[in-house]
Amino acid sequence: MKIELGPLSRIEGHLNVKTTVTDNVVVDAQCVGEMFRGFEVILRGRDPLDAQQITQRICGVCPYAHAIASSYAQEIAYGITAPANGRILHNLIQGANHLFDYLLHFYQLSALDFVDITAIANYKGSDPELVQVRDWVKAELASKKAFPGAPFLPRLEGQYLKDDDLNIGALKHYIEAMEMQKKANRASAIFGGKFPHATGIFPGGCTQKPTIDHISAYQALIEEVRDFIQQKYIPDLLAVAHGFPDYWHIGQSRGGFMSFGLLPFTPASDSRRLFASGLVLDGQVQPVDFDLITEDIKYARYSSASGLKVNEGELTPAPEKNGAYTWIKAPRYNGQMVEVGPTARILVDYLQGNNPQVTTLVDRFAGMAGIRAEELNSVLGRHLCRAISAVVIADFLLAETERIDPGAPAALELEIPATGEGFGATEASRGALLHYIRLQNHKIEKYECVVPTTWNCSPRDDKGNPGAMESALIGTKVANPAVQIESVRIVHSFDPCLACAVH
Ligand code: NFE
Repeated sequence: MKIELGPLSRIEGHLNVKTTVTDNVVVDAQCVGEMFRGFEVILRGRDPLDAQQITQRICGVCPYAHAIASSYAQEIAYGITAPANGRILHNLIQGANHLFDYLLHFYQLSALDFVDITAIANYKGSDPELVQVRDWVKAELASKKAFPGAPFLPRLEGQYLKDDDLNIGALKHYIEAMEMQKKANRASAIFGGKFPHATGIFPGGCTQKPTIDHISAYQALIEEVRDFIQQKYIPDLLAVAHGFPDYWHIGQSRGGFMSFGLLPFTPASDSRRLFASGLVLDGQVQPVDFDLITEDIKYARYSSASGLKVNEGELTPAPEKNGAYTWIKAPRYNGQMVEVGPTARILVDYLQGNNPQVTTLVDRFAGMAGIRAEELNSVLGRHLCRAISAVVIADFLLAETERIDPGAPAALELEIPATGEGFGATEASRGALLHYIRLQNHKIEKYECVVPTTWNCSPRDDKGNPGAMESALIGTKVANPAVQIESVRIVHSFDPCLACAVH
């Protein structure tokens, strides 16, 4: 039986997933990116300083990660290093964006896969926001349609949390989380200029000069967000995990893991980072070599050569290509499929024991859930690793504000050389993000982005091996093949962003 899950909702962009189900087991899955974009073509021949602005338009959710990756790549191409303040402001802007994104993903994009929204119909209290939602949900239940402005119903058939107090409490936090996202975005905008697409992030620093007022405003906002993460997000996630323990074993991808590292400690963009860079294969962590990354396109709608390295990358669209089923390329590391994202980020640190806070948090939460670190490769594992990332990042950002020197410069005067090239790598919220720039005559000759969701939603490679999400779906038992709430929970756990994947 062939079932298409698309159009998938509660994700970013246009994703379809085609499944084949036999005897209530998903035996095949194809991730389909449905829209061509072409940012790398747009960038050719332009002023290099357009790059960190234009690549931010790839996405409205993780724009700063693109600006940061682009800035790192340009810093290497120009042979410059940001001043200490510049790097700290980069970190403050990017880190706050991670906090926004994790809250958005857990509450708005995933929680209602588990939390029973219909429980609110029994709400007898007087909280005006909950009363409003109760009335919307009752109207939706009566009409069996989504009510304008309230995208709660209809929903997929399946088991949801049974405890009304938990369900209603999580719903209250769903509403509060939007306020917290606003605060995280305000914090980024203090130094970046605005959200979503920051005007202030540049190679070599940030155009905003940090003042004591800026710093204390940023601290106040991030402290509120950190408290929400610790007091509400973590307990809500643990309640979901307690209600759905099977999901520690559902949705395992069948390859390696890779992180590029996040939040450098010192100005050099290749400095040691709060989250380390690394590749996990067979439980062992190795260094990452960008030269081993290639992109296959046998099943993607492009006619350029397959298996090219990032610095050779091409983008020639071929919408009618025979056998192709997606606009997403298939990146591979030394020919291997890897998953990127929160589980990769946490595993790289946990397996090396190089971040005591990560070790403590993984051990504590894994102990509470009765799981081993290997089970972080699962639906719940991805959710937990996002939450651990949020705790660690929030603490780091507050410490980082203390390191700003308000009198010192935060940016460099830039002179664009005629030639040069550079890789810029960071962790976007959804995982490993790589930009490559090459200059000729002071202009961009080549620009390539290899993006987290391109890895996770990749199609088969040239050898026929599936991408991370495809592999996580294959083998899944589904109670109702026509609905597949299990598969949708797996897809949501990756937090796919198709705007990024097909950039
Ligand atoms: Ni459009 Fe993005 C993140 C990047 S995912 S959200 O996080 O880069 O491919």
